[in-house]
Formats: sequence, structure tokens, C-alpha cells
Amino acid sequence: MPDWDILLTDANIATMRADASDYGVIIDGAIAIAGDRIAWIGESRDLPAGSAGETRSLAGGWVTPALIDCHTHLVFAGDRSGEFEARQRGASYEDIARAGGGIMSTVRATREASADELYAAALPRVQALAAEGVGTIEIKSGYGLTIDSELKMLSVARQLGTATDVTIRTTLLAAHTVPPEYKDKADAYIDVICDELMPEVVAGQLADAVDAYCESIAFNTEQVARLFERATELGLPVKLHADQLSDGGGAALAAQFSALSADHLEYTSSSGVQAMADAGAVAVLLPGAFLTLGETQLPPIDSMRELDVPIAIATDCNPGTSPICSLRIAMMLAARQFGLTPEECLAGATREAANALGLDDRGVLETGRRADLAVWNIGHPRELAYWIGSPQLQSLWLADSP
Ligand code: DI6
Ligand code: FE
Repeated sequence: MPDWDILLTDANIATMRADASDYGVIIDGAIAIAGDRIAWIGESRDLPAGSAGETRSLAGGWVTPALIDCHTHLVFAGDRSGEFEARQRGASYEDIARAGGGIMSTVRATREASADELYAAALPRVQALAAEGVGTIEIKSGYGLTIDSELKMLSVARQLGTATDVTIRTTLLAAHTVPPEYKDKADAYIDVICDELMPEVVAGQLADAVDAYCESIAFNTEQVARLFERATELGLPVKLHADQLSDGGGAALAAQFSALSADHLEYTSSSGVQAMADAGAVAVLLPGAFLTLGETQLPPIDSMRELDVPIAIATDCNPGTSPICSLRIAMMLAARQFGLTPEECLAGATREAANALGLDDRGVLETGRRADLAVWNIGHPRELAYWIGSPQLQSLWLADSP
């Protein structure tokens, strides 16, 4: 019986360990895998005696943790390309919303779509992310806004996880926007989510977290607080779309509820950053939405750095404000728009993205963690935020692969 199932040799490794500088690099390293875990990792010269069922040379290829996209809305029907074209021709968001466009056009299409149709539309988006080295994806509901449609979305997201080698984490975002049936009755809609939908989601184990859109055009802090109190009662961690278009106190509210993350954060105040630092919440930056909306207000990245707030990066893949299905491009945008370093970008798409999902079994290459690895045809890990849309993945090794 061999000690290890497979031994990868001749590898250059970016472990992304938080306690190491320079990507946690190991030159001329080896990785021993037993089952779904890393059994040993280090310099080849330090490899302990042991036998492997299979030994494979990576011929000097670079190995990083498989990438993690910690914020997507990639289950949805329809698209908003027509709105995009109208906007490029000069129409305003208000014009489009008055014409029934915007998020509600995606809600209508998603409600009408069957679960099979939603699955068929979402699967290529999962495959596109996996094709560039993503091994874990978070998928939110939030385009159903009725009990049945929200449950349908979460079930489809769960199914994407069972049908592929990718780990799918799901998040209930019924509090994405106020549905038309509850126009001017947002509090009553919050009651439905708390009293009817959330218990069903928990009973069906359909969500791993609860999220909300805390914004002047969506839900206020009092409504979000009610949601988060209920989620906490039911044992679900929380995360929050916070301070995207205005400083609504979202980051501080997320911190108050020990949220896994607060996301967007363009308008977060210094006190909001401090509250996140005190609570250990991860800042998830979403440069695809920043680009698509033509935002000019940058998130307070310097104070995040000063206060050691962990920074993750995600695609926010959604048809309205972030029609992007490439975490590598999101990394590139985070570097060029937000001024993150290539190392911060890679940490944001691995270690800190895992933290934003409350997952301590991945995102770093070290003994005991999942053997979720991406092997790249690159000369240095900084290239992963440098190249724009260039396919450099050599292979993706996922612990759940047969
Ligand atoms: N923030 C956003 O930018 C998206 N949702 C959210 O909470 C917008 C989603 C859409 O326009 O379809
Ligand atoms: Fe989002």
C-alpha cells in the first residue's frame, strides 16, 4: 500500500501561505497527495522517504491553489445585452428601468425558466470558470424573489456542484431587491423571507450563507438586521452587498453580525473599515461591477491594508452590473483599476476568497488542506494578474475529481 496516491515533482509552487512573503514560493518543490488532501509539500530535496502510487513530473510548471470565485450570481435566465446596447446608445438606467428593464427583467426570465433551463444556462459559466483554474464557486439566489423561485435557484446551484468536480457554495440572496408584489411593502417581504423562506432553505440544506443588498435602492440597515438576526438564529453565516453606491453603513452592519464578508465597499467609510478589521470580516472587491457601472469612487483599499482587513476578489458574475465570467480578468481589473499588487490579486482569488466563504480547508497549499491545485504555463505567479484573457492553465487538479 503506497504512502501517497500521487507525487507531483519538478514543480515551482506558490503556496499563498499567509505567514510567508513572496507568494510563499517553493522552487523545485514536490507535492504528495493522499486521498483528497495534501500529505506533504516542500522542496524536493526535503522529500521524506515514501512510496507513491503514481509519480508525475510537472516539468517546472507553476502550481497555485485552485482559484476560488467567492461572489457570483451565475444562475439566471435571459441576458441584459439589449440594455447594454441601449445604454451605449445613450439611454439612462432610469429610462431602462421605466421600460421594465434592469434587475426585474432578469427576475421575470428566471421565474419563467424551468430548473433544467436554468441549469443548462449556468453550466457553461461554471465550466468557463473551471477552464481558467477555478475549483470553488459561490452562487447566490436573488433573481426569483418568490419562495418557489428562490428555492428553485438554490437547488440548481446545488445540482451544479454535484454534477461537476467544482465545489459550489450557495447563498440565499432573496433580499436582492423588493419584488413588484411587495412594492412599498419591503418590511412585509422581509417577514416572508424570515418566517417562511429561510426555514425551508435550512430544512432543505439549500444554502450555506445568507446575503442581502444593503443600498438605498434595495434594503436598509434595519431590514437587513432583521434578516441577519433570523439567519443567525437558524445557524447560517451572513455576508452583505455593502456600500456599493452610497455609504449606507453596510460594512459596519456586516461587522456587527460577524459576517464572513462585506462586498463591493466603494463607499465604505473609515469607521466601516475599522469595524470590519475589528470583526475579522473579509472585504470582497468586485471590479467587474465597478467597470460596468463606470464607477469612479474606489473602495478604501489603503485603509483596508493599514488595518489588515483581508481583501478578496470575485467576478460578481451577473447579467446586469458584472457580465464577466473570468476570475483571471477580475484579478487583472483589481490590479489595474484598484491598484492591488499581483500578489494581493492572487491571494484575493485563493486564500482570502476561501476565508470569505468560511472555508479553512482550501485556498492555501499546505499539509492537510484539500488537494485543489492549478498548474500553469507561466514563468512567475505574478503573470496571473498580468495577462489579459490569456489561457495559461495547464491542468486543474480537484480533490473531488474521480
Ligand atoms: N449589486 C449589483 O451590482 C447587482 N446586484 C447587487 O446586489 C445588480 C444585479 C443586476 O443588475 O442584475
Ligand atoms: Fe453581487
